[in-house]
Amino acid sequence: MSVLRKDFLWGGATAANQLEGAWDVDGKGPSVSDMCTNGSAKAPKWVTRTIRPDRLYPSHEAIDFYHHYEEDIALFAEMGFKCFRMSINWTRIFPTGMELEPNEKGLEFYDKVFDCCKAHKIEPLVTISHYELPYALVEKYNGWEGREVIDCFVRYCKAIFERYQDKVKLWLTFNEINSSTMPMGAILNTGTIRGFEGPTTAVPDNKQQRYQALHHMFLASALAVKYAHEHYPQFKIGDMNLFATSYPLTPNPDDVLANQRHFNMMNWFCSDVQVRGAYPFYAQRFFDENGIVLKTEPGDDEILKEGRVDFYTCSYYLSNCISAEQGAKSTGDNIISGATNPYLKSSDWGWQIDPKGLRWSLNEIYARYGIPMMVVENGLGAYDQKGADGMVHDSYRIDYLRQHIEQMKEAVKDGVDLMGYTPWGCIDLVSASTGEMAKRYGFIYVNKFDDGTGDLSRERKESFFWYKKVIESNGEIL
Ligand code: BGP
Repeated sequence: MSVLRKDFLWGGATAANQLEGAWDVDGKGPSVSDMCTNGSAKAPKWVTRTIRPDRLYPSHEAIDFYHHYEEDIALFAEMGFKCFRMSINWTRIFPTGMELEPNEKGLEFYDKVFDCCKAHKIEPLVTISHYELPYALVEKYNGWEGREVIDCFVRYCKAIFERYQDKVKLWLTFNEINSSTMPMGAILNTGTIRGFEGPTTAVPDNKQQRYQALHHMFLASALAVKYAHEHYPQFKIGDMNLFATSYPLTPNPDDVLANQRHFNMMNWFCSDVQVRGAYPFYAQRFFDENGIVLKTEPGDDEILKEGRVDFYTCSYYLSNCISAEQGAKSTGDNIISGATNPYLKSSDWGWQIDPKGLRWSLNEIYARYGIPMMVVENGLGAYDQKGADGMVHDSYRIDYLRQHIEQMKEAVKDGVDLMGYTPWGCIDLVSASTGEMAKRYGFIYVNKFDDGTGDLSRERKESFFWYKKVIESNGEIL
């Protein structure tokens, strides 16, 4: 008997801007990610205000899922996927975000993708907005800082809900909404970068704008959930958080308190709003101490209360430590950094690998919310090399995933209600933080390289065959 439920949603996760390519095809407009150049582990990617002919923009072709989706979904089916987490490119449906009518060609593309999933008995789990805000909304409203963007988003949701009501049941409103609490979130999520051009690491840290924008995202998410509940009772809609577990660096109470403060804002703040339907008690002090004054309107509190999500989801890659002292040795990745944990090893990008942290986190989350949960991203970004036989033997990736699945099963034994698991980048795609192809996560290798070359052919890695067995045995054979 398997530890996991019979209908456990095994699968993989992707995002439109990181795999589709065809960035200006069939009426699609530019999103923020289309204005981002490539970077690397050492040099940050840039965001530019116009497309510069001397720079490479990895989302423009990505791995060209737009023209390879049938082949790719067939490969997912070969591994036995029950679920495919993907996102809809907002700018395929509303090229500037401001049109009143959706772009039919864009809608048709996702019809084909969902039909293909159905033919392979794969359930789509659709992120409505995954790091791909229409760039026109940045120029016009400074992204989500403008309250007007709520209407644009709700119009987008209504269009896709209506069109795909018989094809999609599982939805997530915003990918890693809590990245908005970090400076990098201005590019990834809030789009509060009007007029900015430069390396993504140099984006000004304007908390007032980001938290105002986040307030609007909370409202937009809640309105979408409320509308879906009223019109499409068959839908289940979740939130999605970047869960970056952190521990106090030492048992010094100062570190413990510093970690608690950090943890609240990093990991709980957004889900407290989206799952519980109100700002948490600790928010006001944070706002006061950071000079943040939210502009709200009468009725906002009711909207948040009425638009609570049905299930909780998160990504989980790493953990780090928090110290009250300045200058504790830091693990250096682009999105989250913290002090180094001497008990853990790091990936080539400095992400500290912590499978037991996943068990701990799932227990904490379930204790707090008590609603069904899903791990919708997890995985190891690595430099893959082909062996003498031409295949990528990614035993390091298998080890990483095996250890995390083991801990996920422990969490289920602990009593956590876990719906499924969709590891990130089930097929190699463009990295969100660095814009690289070299940071690969996939079970499927894609012949596409950082300089833009490659014939885009797909090849099974060793982990492909391993994951197939995992799914076949419902997680019993690891
Ligand atoms: C999450 C994002 C994904 C993704 C993943 C891996 O933050 O939701 O879009 O890319 O992390 O990160 P990266 O691509 O930077 O390695």
